[in-house]
Amino acid sequence: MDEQMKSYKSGFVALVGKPNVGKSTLMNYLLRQKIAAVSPKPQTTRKRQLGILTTQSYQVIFEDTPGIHKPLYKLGEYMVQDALNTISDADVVVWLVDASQEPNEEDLMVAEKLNSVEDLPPVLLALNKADLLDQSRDQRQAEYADLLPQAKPIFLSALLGDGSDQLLAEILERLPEGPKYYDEDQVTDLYERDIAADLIREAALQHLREEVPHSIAIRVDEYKDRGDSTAFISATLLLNRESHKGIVIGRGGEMLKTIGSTARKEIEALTGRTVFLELHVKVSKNWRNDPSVLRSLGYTTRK
Ligand SMILES: Nc1nc2c(ncn2[C@@H]2O[C@H](COP(=O)(O)OP(=O)(O)OP(=O)(O)O)[C@@H](O)[C@H]2O)c(=O)[nH]1
Ligand SMILES: [Mg+2]
Repeated sequence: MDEQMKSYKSGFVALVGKPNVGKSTLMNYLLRQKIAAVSPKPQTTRKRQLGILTTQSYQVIFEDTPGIHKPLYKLGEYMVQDALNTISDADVVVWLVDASQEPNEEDLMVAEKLNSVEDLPPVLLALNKADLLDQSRDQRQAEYADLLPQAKPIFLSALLGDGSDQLLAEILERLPEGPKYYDEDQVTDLYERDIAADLIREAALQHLREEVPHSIAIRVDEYKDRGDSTAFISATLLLNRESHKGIVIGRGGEMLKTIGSTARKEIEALTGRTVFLELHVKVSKNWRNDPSVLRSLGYTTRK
């Protein structure tokens, strides 16, 4: 059939679920490009981020969201609200779960939230991390499907890409006809400096342990292009507590150097430029509960 004769499809697809189930990994895989920070630790994503997939026949706008959890801080409240806000306005909702584990309290909470949405859009139940599942698929599927019977179940490995074609096909089946909302060369709604901040935070999550990396915020103070092939970035790691300073800087500055070098490589891979990255450390006590600091970092609740 002539391409022009086919109707163009487009719409918003919310990727939601509890923390650490692979939402950002899935979005990066579907776009075949790393735009979202990923880590083995929960609560990596802090803000909704779009991933825009454009072809001749469709434009799928994925919305990667923070993991839905019981918040301990204002930051967490913001994150959960940001995730919940995407659900009712989406054309399709993809609820990701970790299929290698049975449903826990957090999954029940997500299911409850979904069930309480008026006019809930069609939901696909993405049973992710299928590569780690060591028992019968049927039983695991039934445990999750029970929580939201109208959701269509699909097994998936976002890490390996298995099942992603089927997922995309199921999404397209449910997507309405619509325009190209975004230019075809736009892949996300974040600017390079926001993504750079997330990649620095991802590096901190990778190298630091326990509570410390979760209580860090990144502020990019300078992002300057030097010609077409080089960029200079200066960023500050805001810490929650004085006692974290030594841990983040490390002996002889080793830790900060390690974080910087991991982040620099990721930013270079993303931008294709040589990057000079300068990191500073500052204590901003209790910033996770400070509305003004949260606002200055771009965390505001739109209700
Ligand atoms: N084995 C396996 N690991 C996966 C799969 N998908 C994601 N992961 C891993 O799970 C961890 C969490 O992945 P993320 O993509 O950061 O998870 P998320 O749902 O975005 O997490 P939050 O942003 O914290 O809500 C990372 O270590 C990923 O490599 C998968 O299909 N199989
Ligand atoms: Mg994420």
